[in-house]
Amino acid sequence: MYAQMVKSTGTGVKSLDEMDPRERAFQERIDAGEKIEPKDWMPEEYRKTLIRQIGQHAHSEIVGQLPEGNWITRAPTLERKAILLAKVQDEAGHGLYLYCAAETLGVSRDEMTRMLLDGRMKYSSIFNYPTLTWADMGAVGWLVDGAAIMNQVPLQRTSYGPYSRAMIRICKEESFHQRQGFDIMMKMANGTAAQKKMAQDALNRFWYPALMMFGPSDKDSVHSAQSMAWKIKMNTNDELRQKFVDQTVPQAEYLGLTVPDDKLAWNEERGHYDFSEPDWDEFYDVLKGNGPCNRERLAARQKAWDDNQWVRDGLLAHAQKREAMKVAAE
Ligand code: BYC
Repeated sequence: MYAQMVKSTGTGVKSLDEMDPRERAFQERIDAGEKIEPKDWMPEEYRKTLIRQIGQHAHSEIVGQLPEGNWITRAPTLERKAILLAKVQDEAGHGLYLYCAAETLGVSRDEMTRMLLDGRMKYSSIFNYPTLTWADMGAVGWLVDGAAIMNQVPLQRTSYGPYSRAMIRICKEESFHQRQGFDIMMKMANGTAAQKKMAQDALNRFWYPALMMFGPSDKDSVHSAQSMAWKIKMNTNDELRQKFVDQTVPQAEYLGLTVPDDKLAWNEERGHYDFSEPDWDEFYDVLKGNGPCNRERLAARQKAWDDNQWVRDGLLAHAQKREAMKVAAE
């Protein structure tokens, strides 16, 4: 049983013996691979962890539209523009599926947005980096969506039913996103010398931020042990980061680009690439709000929230009026 294993390694996760009967029955359902549904009993911490993770994921999808939205008006061809537009719209859809999944846990979308705006909730660190050239659209699709898929494919088997079902839909679309990014990189890497230089520059700037998307190294991850015991997370941060490097390095070679890491080397014994860790001071600094675009991203979300107040007011008034008419008719 996972819960017992992690206890023995000193991670502070309760063993089955330490749980009260309700918690124990809950953990046994999870260990047996059953899905937990909204009306089922769940430990309060399980509910809170899901709201934190799903909410953060939803916010990431919505904020993630901003760096790519930046290039819709400047896409090099009509076809590229249509593809990028469709991708950005998909991200909005992913945000909505995820907000709906989080709402089944008793938190409203408005509350989650307020928590994002006042700093109580996060979004992925990656979206605090700017997209400076068209090649960045390739790098974002290839590396950022590539990292997202690596994390999200296992989450299709996560223990919370609504989250798991949302992930199944999202993963189908993310694969297309990753392919379109790689396709842009192919064009740029096989284009003129200037285009290839742009592609290399985009890889140089996005490589380490993409590695940071998987979260701190396992020794510093606060939530992994409990989240894995509850199958809210299916892998550790380092496991997924390694899988991402192993998958992506041959793709970079195929593009004729160089991963910006002198220590990168295939380790025959481990059957994996050795690679340099990202700069974790930079990661924590970005989380604290000091990345290149943190202020700009939050300002954009705040503006959207303020500008659309009249829509929320109108919808609420409409719902209240319908309710009043229903009561009057009864
Ligand atoms: N950025 O204990 P840990 C996408 C925080 S892709 C910001 O390991 P956990 C998209 C973490 O929240 C991205 N914060 O945490 C792609 C915690 O702080 P709090 C969205 C991060 O939760 C393309 C602290 O660091 N994907 O949407 O077990 C286009 C300690 O970390 C980050 C998901 O969200 C980070 N990178 O593991 C458009 C996937 N990493 O909360 C859109 C679902 C860590 O205690 N999420 N932190 O204050 C997960 O799998 C997990 O939440 C993580 C972190 C692996 C990210």
